[in-house]
Amino acid sequence: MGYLQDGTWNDGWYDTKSSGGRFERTTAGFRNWITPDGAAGPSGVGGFEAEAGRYHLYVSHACPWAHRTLVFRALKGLNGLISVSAVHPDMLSDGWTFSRDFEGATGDDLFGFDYLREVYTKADPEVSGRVTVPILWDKKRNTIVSNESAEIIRMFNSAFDHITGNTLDFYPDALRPRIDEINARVYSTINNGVYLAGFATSQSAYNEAIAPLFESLDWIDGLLGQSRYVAGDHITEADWRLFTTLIRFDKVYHGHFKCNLKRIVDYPNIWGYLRELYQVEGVKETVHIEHFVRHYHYSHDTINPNRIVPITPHIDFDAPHGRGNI
Ligand SMILES: N[C@@H](CCC(=O)N[C@@H](CS)C(=O)NCC(=O)O)C(=O)O
Repeated sequence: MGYLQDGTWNDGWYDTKSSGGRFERTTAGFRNWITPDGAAGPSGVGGFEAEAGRYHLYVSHACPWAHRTLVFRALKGLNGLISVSAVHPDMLSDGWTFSRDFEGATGDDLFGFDYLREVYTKADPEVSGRVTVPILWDKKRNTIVSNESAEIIRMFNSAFDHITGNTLDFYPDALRPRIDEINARVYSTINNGVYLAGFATSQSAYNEAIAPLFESLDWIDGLLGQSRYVAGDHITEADWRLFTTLIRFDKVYHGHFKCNLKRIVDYPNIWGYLRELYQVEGVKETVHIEHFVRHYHYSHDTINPNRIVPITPHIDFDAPHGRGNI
C-alpha cells in the first residue's frame, strides 16, 4: 500500500506517528459532478453531462465507500448505463491491482492496466494523493470525474433521472437537514469510526474511537425501534450509508478492527433492519462477502501480520426481517 507523489508511486503504510496513533483520513482530490445538462455541480468544473454509456466506475467489492456507489447504481436503474471494473481484494505494496486471480475481480476493462494507480496518472500524470476506490471515470473526456463516494451517490440519485425515468429520491428536500445530521454522526463514529478503532496504533486512540462507535450503534438501534428507517418512514441515503458498514461488521470489524463490544446480530432493531436493506431488490448482488473478508485480513499486515484469513461466522442475511409493522 502507498500513495502517489507528483505521479510517482511510494510504498508506505498510514503514518500515525505524528497524530498520537490516530488514523487520519485524507480528502479526495477529484470533485467534479455529473449533472443532467453538464453544468458545474457544487464543486469542481462543468462538462460532465449525464449520458448512457459514458461513465465507468472503478470499485473494490471490499470497500464500504465504493460499495455505496454500487448500491445507488443498482437502486437508480443505472446498471446498464454505467459500466464497472472491480479490483482484486488484496491491497499490498502496489496498492489496488487489476489482477484477475480472484472470483469477481474483473481486471481493467477500459485500458488493461495492471494497477489502479495508472488510472490516476492517466487522468493527471503529476497527481499526488492516495490511490483510492471508488473512481468515477469519464470515457469521453478521459479523466476522473470524482473519487468521493459521498458525492458520487448524490449524482447517481438525480443526474440520470431524465434518461432512466427512475425518480426514486434518497435525498428529498424535506428530509435533508435530518439526513445531514444523521450522516455526520454516522460518518465520524460508525463508517469512519470502525477504521479509527482498527487502524489506531495507541491504546488511547483506540479508546477514543470505540466508545463513540458503540454509543452511536445504541442510538441507531433506538431510532429503529421508533421508525422503520433512520430518518423516519422513508428509506434514504442515510440508511444506505449505514448499510455498507453494517454488512461488514460481524464478519470483519468485530474481530479484525477490535470492534467487539457487541455484534450487529445482538442489536434487535439494527439486525432486522440490516436484513431488510440487504433484501431490497438489487442490493444483495452488490454484496461480495469473500472480497471483504479476504481484503481486510490479508491486506492489513500491520494488524494481522501472518495474513491468516479467519473462517468468520455464518450470518443469514436472507432470513425474514420482520420490519413491516414498525
Ligand atoms: N473519500 C473516499 C475514501 C475512499 C477510501 O478510503 N477507499 C479505501 C478503500 S475502503 C482505499 O481505496 N484506500 C486506499 C488507500 O488509502 O491507500 C470516498 O469515500 O470515496
